[in-house]
Amino acid sequence: MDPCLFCSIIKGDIKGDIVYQDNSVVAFRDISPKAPVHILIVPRKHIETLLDLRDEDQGLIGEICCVASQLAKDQGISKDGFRLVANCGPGAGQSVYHIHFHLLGGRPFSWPPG
Ligand code: DGP
Repeated sequence: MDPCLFCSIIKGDIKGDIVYQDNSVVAFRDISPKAPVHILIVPRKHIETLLDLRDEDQGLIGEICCVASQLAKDQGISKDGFRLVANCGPGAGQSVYHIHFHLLGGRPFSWPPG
């Protein structure tokens, strides 16, 4: 089985432009940014999709939201507004099966998303 791309970035086997990390969460810049600021916030724990979350992961998702809030402030995108997005499954465009939240900012966003 192929190793998970984001597990490899978390372990340091593949280089990532890491902007934040702690014991449970790692954040690094997206390799193909869709906005001036585009950061992926991922749990160290390998969870394939949002559908695979368990009750014990509630705190982890809360931590990710708190990291997103802090990063939005640190990256200067909190004042104008930003977007936090998690794609789940092929219909939503999920391409890496290790859950991740896209933190996007630095430009206006339309609604609904494409
Ligand atoms: P999604 O399509 O929602 O599963 O998002 C996956 C994101 O991962 C996509 O925006 C591009 C990004 N990505 C893919 N490969 C790499 C990589 O090797 N390094 C980094 N930093 N990001 C990657």
